[in-house]
Amino acid sequence: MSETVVDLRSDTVTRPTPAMRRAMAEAEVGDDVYGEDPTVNRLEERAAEMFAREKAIFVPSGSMGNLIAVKLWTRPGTEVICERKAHVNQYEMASMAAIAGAFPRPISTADGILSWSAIEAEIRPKTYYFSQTALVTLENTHNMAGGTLYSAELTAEICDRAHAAGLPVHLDGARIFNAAAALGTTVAKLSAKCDSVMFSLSKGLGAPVGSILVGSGDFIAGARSVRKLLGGGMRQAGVLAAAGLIAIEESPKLLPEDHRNARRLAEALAEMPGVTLDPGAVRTNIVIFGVEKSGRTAAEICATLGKSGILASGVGLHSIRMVTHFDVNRDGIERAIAATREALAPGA
Ligand code: TLP
Repeated sequence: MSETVVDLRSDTVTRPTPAMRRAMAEAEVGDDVYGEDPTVNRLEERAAEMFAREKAIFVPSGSMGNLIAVKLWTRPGTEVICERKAHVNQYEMASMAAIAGAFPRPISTADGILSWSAIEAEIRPKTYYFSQTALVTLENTHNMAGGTLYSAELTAEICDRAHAAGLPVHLDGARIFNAAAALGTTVAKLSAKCDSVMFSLSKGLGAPVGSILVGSGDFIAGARSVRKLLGGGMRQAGVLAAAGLIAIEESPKLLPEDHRNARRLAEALAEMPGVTLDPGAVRTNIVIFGVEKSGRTAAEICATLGKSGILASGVGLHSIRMVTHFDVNRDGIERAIAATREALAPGA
């Protein structure tokens, strides 16, 4: 791909920084299935410490981290309450059903953020002939709602009420460091009462591969078995964990700049004829906007943008997602703005 391409399809496209590449080359490694990779062990210890949890486990992907949690918290035939556009519901190959045997009970919201009253209404009655609710999942930030946020208070309230109802809460915190940066708090505070948390190293934090699952000692011991069951036991994974360590120590500082770039992008897009977007709702690094009024589909507009070297994703027939990250600077954002204005012009 040419250097002049501005890739806003996702923050998963970030490439490892020079410091990450050096650390990867020099990483001390061992066989992690034997628990003998010192760099993986350091990453897991540091992640557990950052989240104020007993233990953490390095997993190959966010999808696997979420699936491990679902598999541990549910039994086949039980239900998982989630938001309708949640990643666990829409983008994980229905793995919760296909592999864990659990069934999603999705709730539609305008902004991706669940309230306790919405969750409570979906808890199945404790009657022997109904499938039973086993788990509540939250997503912070909520990807397909445009990077929207749960506050620490709302998350804690949902956890308290879920626990009182006998339900654990799993947090898909793929972008929880973005949430912490936007809310001026820590990842530990944002997830304090959640029973398990998955976060990604390979999105805005810029590591090439991997996610982390954190939780109690017992939960992570179970996660180690399920990771192996799924074929996710890795050997000299320290080469990847070395980049992950830099990602959690250094990259969170860079996220406010991604958020400022997303805000600039959103404000400019909102002014364009044919675009539907509330720029005030853009608090992190994800901008999702409607193009229905332009009379063209998202796919058509993305194809036009692609010709100018601007990559964006169609995430619905008439909605486009642009995600900012550290490989796109302010100049790239300005280029994306100019190209989108042109792509939306009549006759473009
Ligand atoms: N999200 C990807 C796509 O799969 C949609 C993206 O480009 O945003 N939870 C959330 C909230 C996510 O956004 C993603 C990836 C995952 C989990 C899964 O992570 P990976 O890709 O590591 O399996």
